[in-house]
Amino acid sequence: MGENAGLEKAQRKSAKFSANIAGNVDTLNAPSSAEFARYCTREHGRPLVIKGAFARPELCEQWTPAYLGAAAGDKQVLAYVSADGRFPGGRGPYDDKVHRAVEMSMRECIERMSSEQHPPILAEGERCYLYQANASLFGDLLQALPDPAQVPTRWSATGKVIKNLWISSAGNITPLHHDYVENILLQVNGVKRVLLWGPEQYDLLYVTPFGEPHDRQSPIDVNDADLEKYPRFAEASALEAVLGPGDMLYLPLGWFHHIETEEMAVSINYWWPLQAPEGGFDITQLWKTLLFQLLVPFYGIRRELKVMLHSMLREQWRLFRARSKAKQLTSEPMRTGA
Ligand SMILES: O=C(O)CCC(=O)C(=O)O
Repeated sequence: MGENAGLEKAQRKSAKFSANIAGNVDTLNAPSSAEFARYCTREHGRPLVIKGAFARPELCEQWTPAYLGAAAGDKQVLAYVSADGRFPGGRGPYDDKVHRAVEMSMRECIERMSSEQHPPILAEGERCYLYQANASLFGDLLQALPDPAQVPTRWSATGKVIKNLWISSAGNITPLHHDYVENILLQVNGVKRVLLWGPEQYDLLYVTPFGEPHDRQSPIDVNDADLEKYPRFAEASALEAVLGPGDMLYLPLGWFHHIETEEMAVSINYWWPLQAPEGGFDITQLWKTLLFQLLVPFYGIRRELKVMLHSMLREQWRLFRARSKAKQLTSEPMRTGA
């Protein structure tokens, strides 16, 4: 390697690379649910910040983490404790010295987020997050906040909308991943910064393939990316949204997201299955989504999703071949020479 090439390599290694940002997520002011549905159809599943549409904005001020800690203080919850401040979701296994779900009262969970009056569980400086807590655990408490009109209620009637509560302290990070569902993230109190990459950037984000441990997750730290290991990330570019009280983010299926809590935050999110434009399907799993691909010529599909699904299929095929080859090698009979 020439001297310059060596120097360049060393510089690349030491430089902190933060995600390229292409611009802001589009915003709509107080769209009706019909307008929102029209946007989704017209824009084929691009993310959107919805402002001024939350029906009881005055409640946002009241619904602080401390308020919830007092209102449901005795409730036992599974808090997510992280030694490094990152909170990856989905399928593990994760090293339980770094990431662990710990049962505690809601009061303790909020106290751990706001002060240091409890001995650490994993490590000094660890962080705590009430992460993806199913709303049904809180009885009627969350009913006081009206659900956004933009969440498709015909799914609610059949129990297909999943509603979760998230309470996090400033600095908590939900690392880069994608989900197989549509999503509205309602910011109730505090501030979150969200970076989003379209599904067509799948190959640039080094996503762990479907069916593997940590699938749907990317190993890249988007604030300090290792370009030696993940060089294609330099070509990826994100959209940015900063969500304050009362804002909602429509996060379409397949869009990659990285979320940072900037001010201690209470959020509620709603997940529901992808709907075909005609509303004829209920698709929750990747393979069903792939099946949906076969119907593309009849129904039309989000272009970016198609690109992502092709990449996923390619990867599944590569893994399948590698596994079959490994199996073949291990199942070959020992040659004794007889
Ligand atoms: O708000 C967060 O920290 C994570 C939310 C998330 O990943 C989601 O709504 O899918």
